Amino acid sequence: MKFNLQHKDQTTKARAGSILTDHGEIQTPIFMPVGTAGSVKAVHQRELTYDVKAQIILGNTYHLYLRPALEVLEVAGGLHKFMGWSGPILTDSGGYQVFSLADSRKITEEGVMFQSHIDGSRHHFSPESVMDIQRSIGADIIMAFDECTPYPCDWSYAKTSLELTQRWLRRCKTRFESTGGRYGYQQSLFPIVQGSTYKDLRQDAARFVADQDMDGNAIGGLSVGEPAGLMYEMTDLVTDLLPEEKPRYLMGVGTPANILEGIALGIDMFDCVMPTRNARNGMLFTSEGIINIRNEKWKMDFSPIDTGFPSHVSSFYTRAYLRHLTISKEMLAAQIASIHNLSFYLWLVGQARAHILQGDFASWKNTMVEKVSRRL
Ligand code: PRF
Repeated sequence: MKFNLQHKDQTTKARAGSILTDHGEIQTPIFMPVGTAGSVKAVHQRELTYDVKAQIILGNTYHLYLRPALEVLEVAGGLHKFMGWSGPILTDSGGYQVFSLADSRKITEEGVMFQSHIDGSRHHFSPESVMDIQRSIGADIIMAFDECTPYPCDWSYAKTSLELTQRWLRRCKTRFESTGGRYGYQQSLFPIVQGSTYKDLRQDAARFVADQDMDGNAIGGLSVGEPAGLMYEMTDLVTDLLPEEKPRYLMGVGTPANILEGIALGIDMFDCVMPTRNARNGMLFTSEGIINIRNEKWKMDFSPIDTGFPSHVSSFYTRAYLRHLTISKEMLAAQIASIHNLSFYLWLVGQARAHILQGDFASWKNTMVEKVSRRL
């Protein structure tokens, strides 16, 4: 993997760049649609490419390991071939999903014991097994095994947890470096900065991660319920310490406004379930603000969903029609809303990139944050 830093903004820490993987190039800053179990929910692969214009998608180790399971993915020749997505893929390590989804998990030095949320069966993840699993899944970018601390979290727990995450990172790196990609292309391992909301821990974590000298770096443990101001403060602190010449990924973030602020703080990559999950609940992110499409207010509104950016579904279908589909629980509602929200997110990061290159990112960002946060 190669990261090319093309341009740095003059007044913020925003950057425009590109990541070259064996499955193609990613223009940064970028948003990665979440395809947890081998599918971006309600959006098929051709729409991901041509409507959403996704450049990289995310998969989850936890889900894919449980179902369809590795024997299927290995015979298929990896996740790209299994799902028919030939672009870049990133997989999260399971270090977050085990803590948020699995039942009765028990964490030790060795790793985590947990019960499947699907059938209650018992499993164990370790830094080594999670590297092996991500070799079998075959994503272009794979993540280190970490513990994401909850919020709030007292300092001493956060410190103990961070130290475990750091020992796990060493083990991930050793296993990663003693193995290779199974399918003939390169994979990159990104370490994750933890440290809860404590400046001293975050700084220690960022220096430790930077010292590993991997292809890119991630920031975890944020957007877990803390005030947005704290998330920005921690992000700001950490991006000052992470190497400039490597991509930075802020995990699980966030709203359109969170993403724009993250870009201003020097983040290059984002993922979040929000555009797809909220779409299925009738929440639409538009270039003019946020819409709850179930609202009576849209019953007779025959204007398009959003004409503020080029997107077929957003300008073809009306708000009244999408409201009807949503209230009637038609499957097409989830499809249209998901494609719309993802198209908007990808358009937004594309605009951010264009304004960074053009030199007016700061003023554009401030106007846009205000616009996209409005409730219509
Ligand atoms: N760690 C991992 N995945 C994550 C997170 C984390 O801290 C977060 C936190 N927002 C989202 N996804 N491995």
